[in-house]
Amino acid sequence: MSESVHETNGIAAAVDGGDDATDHADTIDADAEEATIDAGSAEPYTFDDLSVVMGTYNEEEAIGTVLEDVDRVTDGRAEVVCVDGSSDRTPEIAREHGARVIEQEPQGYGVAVREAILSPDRPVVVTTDCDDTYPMDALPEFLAGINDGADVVSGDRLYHGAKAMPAFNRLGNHAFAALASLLMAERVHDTTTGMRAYRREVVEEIGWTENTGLSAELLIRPLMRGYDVRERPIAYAERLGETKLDPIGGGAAIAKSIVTVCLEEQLRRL
Ligand SMILES: Nc1nc2c(ncn2[C@@H]2O[C@H](COP(=O)(O)OP(=O)(O)OP(=O)(O)O)[C@@H](O)[C@H]2O)c(=O)[nH]1
Ligand SMILES: [Mg+2]
Repeated sequence: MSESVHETNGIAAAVDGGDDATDHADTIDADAEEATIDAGSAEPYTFDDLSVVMGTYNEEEAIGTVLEDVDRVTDGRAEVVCVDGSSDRTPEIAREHGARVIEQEPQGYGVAVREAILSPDRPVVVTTDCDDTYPMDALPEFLAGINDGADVVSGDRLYHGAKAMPAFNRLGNHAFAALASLLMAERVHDTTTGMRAYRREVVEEIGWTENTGLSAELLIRPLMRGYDVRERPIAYAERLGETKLDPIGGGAAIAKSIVTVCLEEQLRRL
């Protein structure tokens, strides 16, 4: 198993492919090379190519701040899509800030976020939570990672300690990363982060099955299929408003998703 290395100077280091001499290792190299060639020959993406998407469920305390941050950092050029199941003023506030709001009965995180990532048609999509925990100031670096050839840039909240995260959640997130790393034979550091950038082809080419565990699935399947997935340390702030996560039930669902998805992807390689 190879070590993955965090980036320290602006662009995240790749989560390295395994060093076992298998067909899959060849696939990783071929895909990575293709992505690099594509990135080198094409015009770099700008904020005009970016959709920032999120599930929103009764987030009226946070949504104004989150959308103002996106607007400020991207100079109003990123498209924002909210898949909303709220009964409070969240959708009105989102529309006032220029977001596209897709209404959906609340059915859980993954159902909302799957719709959110598949709805826009811009070539780069960034997911976030609508609770002011994720640093929208990092959007330029996420886009730079995609322009550097990454297919997925994943925000690692645990690198800097995630002091603002409840201790139980922090422990759980370390455990999820350890479990996924073991099952993939590849080191990852934060499997359940809500902030990632994806090249559109990646989210369109893979069939997504998980709900509470979608965030882990969105990291594991691309990684195990040889896409260029990079983790990048991010700051993590205390949540505004009420959590929608049930730590025990949600944690069990995430662990189950990690095991299921890793086994499915291992079988797919055979
Ligand atoms: N539309 C929709 N959005 C949802 C649903 N469940 C969660 N969300 C949104 O998905 C995002 C993630 O939910 P959070 O409550 O932040 O879950 P978490 O990040 O695991 O937990 P925290 O530590 O509280 O941040 C938030 O923006 C929620 O508003 C849902 O059923 N429908
Ligand atoms: Mg959250």
